[in-house]
Amino acid sequence: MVLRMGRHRLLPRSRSCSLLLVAIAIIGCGCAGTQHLGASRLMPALGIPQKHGQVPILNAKFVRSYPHDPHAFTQGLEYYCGYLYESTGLAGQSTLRKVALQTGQVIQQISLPSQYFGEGLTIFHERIYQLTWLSKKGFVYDLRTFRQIGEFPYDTQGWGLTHDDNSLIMSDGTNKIRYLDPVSFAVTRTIEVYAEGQAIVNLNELEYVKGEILANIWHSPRIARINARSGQLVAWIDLASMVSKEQHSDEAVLNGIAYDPSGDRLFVTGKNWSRLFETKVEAAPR
Ligand SMILES: [Ca+2]
Repeated sequence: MVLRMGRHRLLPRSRSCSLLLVAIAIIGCGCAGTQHLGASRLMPALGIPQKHGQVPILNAKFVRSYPHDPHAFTQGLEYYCGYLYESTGLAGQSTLRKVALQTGQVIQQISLPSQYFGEGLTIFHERIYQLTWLSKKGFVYDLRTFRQIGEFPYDTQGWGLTHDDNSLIMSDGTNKIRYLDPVSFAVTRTIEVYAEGQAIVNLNELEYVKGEILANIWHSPRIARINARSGQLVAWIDLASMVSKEQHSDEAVLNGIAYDPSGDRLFVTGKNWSRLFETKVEAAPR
């Protein structure tokens, strides 16, 4: 608990578009609900690599970078139809924002009430879902207007959030990942993440990509590739080279994963980082 409570304390954290979305859905280049369809150049070796006695560590290669607001204490990140959506934390400073990828410019934003600490975020069926850290309450927003249209309770801390075709998928800082019904918010399934018999804790920001869950490990330069059905750790993704460029304080850790299904692009950033990186992960050994 001491560790958890110290987690963030060192830093103060149209219609025309609807028609476009329909067109995109028809031609299959993917907004919500299609992100795990189609072939992948990003992670060509899905499945569980077998390498006796050790989990593969995959290099994440630099492709390009984009500006990122260094004042954003990033807690949730998702790419949707050409834009990034970001949840930022810290009491009194938490926001929900829509960001232009190329420029990093915030083009739409709301602030959370000061008692809430923003955490994970995901977009499901034209709604934005946002967690809060210790308040055991999540918020639901209209995607276009950011108007709050609902809220939901949960019994754990709120850390990361993503989704598959049917469920919201949530982390709480332990090695557990919970699947939530997106209507009732009931927990429908829980997986636990282990590697070689050891629990992998501090699972933080999440991204579901083609049957796997990618998870930041808090205060680590690594992302875990997790089998979304079994919880088995498939591989580690090493982002040390990018972390070393951008982590300028203890709490400015890697924390933000977003996937563009139409371009098969993976983006990563961190808390108070000035850059957001597009990266390409090397194939896992077979
Ligand atoms: Ca994400």
